[in-house]
Amino acid sequence: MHKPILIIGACGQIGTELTIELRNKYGSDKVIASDIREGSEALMKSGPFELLDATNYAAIEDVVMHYEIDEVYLMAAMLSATAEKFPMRAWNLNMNSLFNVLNLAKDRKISKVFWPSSIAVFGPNTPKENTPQNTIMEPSTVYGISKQSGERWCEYYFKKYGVDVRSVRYPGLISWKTMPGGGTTDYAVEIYHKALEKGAYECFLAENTKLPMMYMDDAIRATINLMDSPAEHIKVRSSYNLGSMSFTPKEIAKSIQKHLPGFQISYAPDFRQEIADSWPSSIDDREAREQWGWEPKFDLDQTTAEMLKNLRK
Ligand code: AKB
Repeated sequence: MHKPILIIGACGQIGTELTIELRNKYGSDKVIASDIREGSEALMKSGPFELLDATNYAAIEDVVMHYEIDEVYLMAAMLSATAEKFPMRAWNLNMNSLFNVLNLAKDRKISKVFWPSSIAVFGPNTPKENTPQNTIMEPSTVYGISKQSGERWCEYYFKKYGVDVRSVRYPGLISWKTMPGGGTTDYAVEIYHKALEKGAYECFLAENTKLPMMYMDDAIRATINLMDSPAEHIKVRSSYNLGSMSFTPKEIAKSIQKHLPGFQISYAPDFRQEIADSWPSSIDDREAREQWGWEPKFDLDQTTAEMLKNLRK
């Protein structure tokens, strides 16, 4: 029987699907969802929920003790576009929440931690194509700086205190159940909604901006596989590169036009263009593949088919 799991930030884009998948796998009462606000009806009905502020150590500790939590997935974060507007709030949320969870693990109150990093750890001086696991990073966004610092702290807590912390660098994630919020890759979700609602979409990135992306089912499978892998297989304790597909706004529009021939895309790049331009176009994820068997299943056209089918419902 699996020991209880706590998801912090369970109502966000990743947290919602992760919570439901972990509940299917381990049983509803074994997975405690928590967030600063309530989530979708489907999530709220699927099992126990606690209102919880990820920056409040004492409140997290109370929940951990009450439910005898063994593993924590820390999904609360401020994403790239919003973080540029509120740099200090982003830094405080992204770093303090991580320290809270790492310190609980250091004091042996929990035994395993998942913390998401991002392709945002890379910067304008990083090789753009097939970006290696270890390379120049120098992130130029507040969000990227917080994620890179977080990676350093994760590795430090593993090496110094033996904390079993695991992480992946998520690319842009595409899902139909919960909207993303405040990211630079959000266009790749909005576009499907607008294609069905209006038959047209004005994209905030330029037509040839190629970014790494992933369908949510693949991201959830990667996350759970990494957490289930034997500790000795996990050689990277900062965060793993995780690749799947890469495409531009023009290419996703073409994929949508195969289902909706009249769909129109136009382009009005805003401040998010500079963020996107600083990120890789594609990712070398050899280490994740070799060490814990990562393999993506969804390409762009399969993602489009799934998105349109489910959003139509
Ligand atoms: C964002 O766009 O900020 C996120 C990310 C790539 O981490 N989706």
